[in-house]
Amino acid sequence: MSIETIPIQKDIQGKRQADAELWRRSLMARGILCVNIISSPGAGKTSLLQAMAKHWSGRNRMAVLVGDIATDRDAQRLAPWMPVKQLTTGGACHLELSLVQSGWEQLDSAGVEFLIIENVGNLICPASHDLGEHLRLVVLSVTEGDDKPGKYPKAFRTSHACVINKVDLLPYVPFSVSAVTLDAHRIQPGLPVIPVSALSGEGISQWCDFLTEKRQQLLLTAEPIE
Ligand SMILES: Nc1nc2c(ncn2[C@@H]2O[C@H](COP(=O)(O)OP(=O)(O)OP(=O)(O)O)[C@@H](O)[C@H]2O)c(=O)[nH]1
Ligand SMILES: [Mg+2]
Repeated sequence: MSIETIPIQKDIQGKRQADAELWRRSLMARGILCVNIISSPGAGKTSLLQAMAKHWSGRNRMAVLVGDIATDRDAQRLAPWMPVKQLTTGGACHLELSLVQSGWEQLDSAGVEFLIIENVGNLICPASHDLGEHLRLVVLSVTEGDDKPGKYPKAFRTSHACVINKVDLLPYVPFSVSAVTLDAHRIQPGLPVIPVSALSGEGISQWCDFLTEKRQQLLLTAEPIE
């Protein structure tokens, strides 16, 4: 049997990157900071969004696209607080830009300042997909262990900030915030690490101030955040 090679002549990865860049710039032009939150399942992404909504209590307008492989449970939790659209992947372990963009078209986006994407819970695949965000946040909770940055380096190398959640549980679990910070800084020196508890509210104002500052920076420089 002879093998025929068919040249596709398309740089698929390059096209994806260009689409993400275009989307990033169009959001920036509208004054919207887009944040892509990645974490393992249950680290507290949805709880963090609820805590942010409580803290801001309408002062900053955010909208959320929330990804899961099935159910709209997270969207139901967030709906009392903000415009939200559930994106179900039907099994895929990460969100794709095209799904994000179709979700955005169905959102009430009037006056939105922060578009937050809660990615599907896992620390591997979402780290490899640019959703046109300005800021990627990796959330790690103290119940997962403090060895995770070294084991999932891409998630920590490609993120602009790391939130350590569930610090209210620190007295009960073996987890060192300084060890995890050191490990994260081995992968990405200077990565901002912000300890919080979405449950008690500890650290939430620091995280919200960090985001507000990043949006101001984006508006002033009109450049993607380094
Ligand atoms: N003690 C404590 N529990 C928390 C905290 N944040 C979240 N939880 C709990 O952790 C569990 C998972 O939280 P979620 O917010 O659903 O986590 P998630 O990352 O959105 O989960 P997936 O969307 O399934 O990946 C829930 O039972 C929360 O109540 C926290 O700061 N402290
Ligand atoms: Mg969630």
